Amino acid sequence: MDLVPLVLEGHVPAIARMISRAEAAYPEAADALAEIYKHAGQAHIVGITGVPGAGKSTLVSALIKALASAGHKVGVVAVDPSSPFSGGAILGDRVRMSDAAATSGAFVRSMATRGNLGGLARSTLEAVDILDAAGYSPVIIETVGVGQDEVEVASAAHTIVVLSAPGLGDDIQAIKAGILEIADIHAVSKSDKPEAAATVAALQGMMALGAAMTDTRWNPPILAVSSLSGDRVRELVDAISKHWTHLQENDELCGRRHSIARTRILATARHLFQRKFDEGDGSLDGYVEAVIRRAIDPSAAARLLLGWEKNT
Ligand SMILES: Nc1nc2c(ncn2[C@@H]2O[C@H](COP(=O)(O)OP(=O)(O)OP(=O)(O)O)[C@@H](O)[C@H]2O)c(=O)[nH]1
Ligand SMILES: [Mg+2]
Repeated sequence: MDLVPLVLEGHVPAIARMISRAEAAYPEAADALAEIYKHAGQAHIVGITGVPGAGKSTLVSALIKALASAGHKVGVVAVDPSSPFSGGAILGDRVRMSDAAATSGAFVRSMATRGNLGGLARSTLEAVDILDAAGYSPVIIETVGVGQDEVEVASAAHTIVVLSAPGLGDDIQAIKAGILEIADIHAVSKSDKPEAAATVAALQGMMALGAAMTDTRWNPPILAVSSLSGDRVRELVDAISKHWTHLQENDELCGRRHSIARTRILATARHLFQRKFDEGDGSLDGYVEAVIRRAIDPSAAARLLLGWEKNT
């Protein structure tokens, strides 16, 4: 069944089925996804990232409500970590977010990370394309800022919000995770807790250091928000939309689109390459033996695999 026309009309069950096909990486879905890609490109893509437990899902629920009441048709793609750290949170995420979604006409979808045949970055960003083509904007991606795939997904947004949680020691975990520098907006979660002020101060200190070294025209704001009380959620919504306007008015959107396209091509290529050999087409094994015997070195074997050098 051709789901594309229904997806473009915003037909919710068709959107859900199309995302499932993308997630399962059905070869038959490739043409439909290519068609959908052509129709996407209007939505403002917002990435929300931060360490496990930072408060991302709770914040996304609060954002859905705030954005929907301002008249936006909000899409959310959440990457479920399904990792030992947060196993129990997954069902909770779905329930909480679908509450928010049910009251607002938003579309919320969780992507499984485990056993994802399409590659996490590929299938998540295809789900974003589907929502984009179906007329959702903004489309929010929630992803844990840990691990290459997840960070890649977050980097494929136009506006990246890095969420830091207060209290977990004095240092900011986002630094350790290496995601602080990708932020367009810094948010500190759980501002109802007294420790939040110290986290804001630490971020401000770091930004002051960073400001001397960079000359980006957008100066990432730091906002402490409480998803529980709703404090400053509106300000965060305003900052997100201000960043979008900034990208458009300062001709920075082209640069973003360029780097997003690069990221997507490379992520998919890397995944396809890896899968080709994981599925055991046999070409790798011949080189493994040769590398063990030290007949060739691993880097020569890699070039042979890629077909960049001829086997002599
Ligand atoms: N006090 C307070 N607690 C919050 C707030 N936002 C989230 N929390 C709590 O922080 C915990 C983690 O919140 P989540 O929204 O599940 O965090 P997450 O970043 O989505 O976590 P993972 O998806 O597991 O990475 C939960 O127990 C929330 O109730 C807040 O504004 N104030
Ligand atoms: Mg979550």
